[in-house]
Amino acid sequence: MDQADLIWHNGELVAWEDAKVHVLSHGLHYGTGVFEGVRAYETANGTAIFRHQDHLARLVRSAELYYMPLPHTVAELRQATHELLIANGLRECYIRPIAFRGYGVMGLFPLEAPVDVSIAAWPWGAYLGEDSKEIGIRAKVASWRRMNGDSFIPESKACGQYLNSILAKIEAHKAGYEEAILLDQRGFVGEGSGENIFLVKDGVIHTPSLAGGILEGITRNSVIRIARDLGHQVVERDIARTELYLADELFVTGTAAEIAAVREVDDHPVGRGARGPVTAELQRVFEDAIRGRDPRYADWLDHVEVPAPAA
Ligand code: PPE
Repeated sequence: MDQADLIWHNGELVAWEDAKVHVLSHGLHYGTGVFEGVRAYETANGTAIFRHQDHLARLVRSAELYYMPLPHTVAELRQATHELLIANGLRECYIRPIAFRGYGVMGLFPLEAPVDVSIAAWPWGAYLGEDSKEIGIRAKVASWRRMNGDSFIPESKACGQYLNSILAKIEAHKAGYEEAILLDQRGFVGEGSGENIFLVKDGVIHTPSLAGGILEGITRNSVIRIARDLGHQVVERDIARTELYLADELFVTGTAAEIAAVREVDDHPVGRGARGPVTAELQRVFEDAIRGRDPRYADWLDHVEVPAPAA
């Protein structure tokens, strides 16, 4: 991975290589942590963190669902992130806040363990590969089902829960695909290992509803808003696996992946086997939104004055 100079850890900026935790940290043993993935982009008015407040609000919700009170307010975390970007001179980056149960308690009852919070940021390019936006990726429906609300909390972006995504991702990768699509416990389409999923059929956009136990993606929410603003009909509903094969267009959305076209699923070409026009249109307007070029979405941007690098 790419690196930066400093990481914010429990209220202080520390050198990247010194941002370490004890091997007996609770979160390492039991996955007791929650995290976010956020991106900052260069715009004509400087750096802007995309939907920063929404990401921090989700971090707080994710933590609350696992009975983990955060030792910092959203305002403090926002300020810390601004300081981090400025201190690192990062004008465009991926941002990873994480809150986890730290060192001091072993065993499954975590409520006496400290809660540590770190925020790291570094340059992170195309998550699903350079071709994922214009050409599209090949995806495979995983044999692993998306964990559901009977056993976990799919709405929480919790560290340990990602073992589910990781099994699906490894399976897809070993079979030669770029991404896994997980069905929910009922066999309906859930989401990608780290993205939400959309399909286009006969000009209408469809995406799994939140009731199916998926992560409520912030990119998903942005794409729904943009699509409706463009006059598209967006339907949130249960989607059968076969509908993926018969779709005119498929794409996945996430902070890391942004909007990536899916050109093939389970070896069926999607539509003509290339990125479709609705996907391209949504990508274009999304790009305008994150770059501050579309005034309709100006309130999605949290601006930070990151000084230009010294010549
Ligand atoms: N579903 C899952 C399971 C998921 O992890 C993500 C984000 C999404 C949907 C999309 O959510 P949003 O980013 O709010 O649009 N995945 C993050 C982690 C990726 C990683 O490999 O780590 C991300 O995109 O940052």
